[in-house]
Amino acid sequence: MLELYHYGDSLCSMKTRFCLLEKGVEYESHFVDLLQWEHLTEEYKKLNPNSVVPTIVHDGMPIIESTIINQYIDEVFDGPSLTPEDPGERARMRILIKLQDDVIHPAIQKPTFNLLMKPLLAKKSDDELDEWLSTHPLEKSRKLFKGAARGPVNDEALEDARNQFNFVFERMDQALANGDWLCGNQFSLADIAFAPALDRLGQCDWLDLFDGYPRVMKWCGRIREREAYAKMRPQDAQRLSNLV
Ligand SMILES: N[C@@H](CCC(=O)N[C@@H](CS)C(=O)NCC(=O)O)C(=O)O
Repeated sequence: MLELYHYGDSLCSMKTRFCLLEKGVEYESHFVDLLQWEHLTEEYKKLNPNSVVPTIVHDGMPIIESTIINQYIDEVFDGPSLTPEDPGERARMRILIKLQDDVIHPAIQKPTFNLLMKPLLAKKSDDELDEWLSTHPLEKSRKLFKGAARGPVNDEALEDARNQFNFVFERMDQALANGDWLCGNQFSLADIAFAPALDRLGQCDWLDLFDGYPRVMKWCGRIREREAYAKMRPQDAQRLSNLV
């Protein structure tokens, strides 16, 4: 049995849930409540020394990093292959996934923390923030949480994030000229990687970003029709925007 440690409205968790559901892999779910600092407990750090979600545990072995986890799931389990056969296509898929990891993930964190997490973290006391954040192994996360809890909305960061989305949408639009999915006509780990962040744009009222990228918009429509996509999304009550 595979175990998944994850949070409802976490993009990286959604990425891994999407992959598991597409492959038809059953898993035991362990909910890690980021707002209750459950990712910062000593017990969780033994599985994931970065104190982030998701983590899978398979045959007693913890595996971290959503992109690596999804590759592992695709390699190890039966079910439809989510990786192209052709090495050139595979390379193109990995370049797109790298764009998601390197550009989209840090970009989407800006509206997530400035717009969605801010009202939730503002309720935390200084003592609680200091107590938990001082134990966070990642400086980047300490800054994101602290900035959202106490700092003003960072308009410059939001503008920068929008520019990053435009940069990547341009690349996605080009890729989608070759077929229905990001790697031609094969639905792949690249489609899975991008879907959660684009889902988050709706919550942030940033859907105007799709203007000018009709192929990306149509791709979103196709993604939404997938059964696994509907199942991996958090329930409305778990959405960050509904927790305030
Ligand atoms: N590169 C990591 C990033 C994981 C990550 O940042 N997860 C977020 C949720 S999407 C998280 O756990 N944040 C809590 C924190 O930074 O403290 C991955 O892809 O798994």
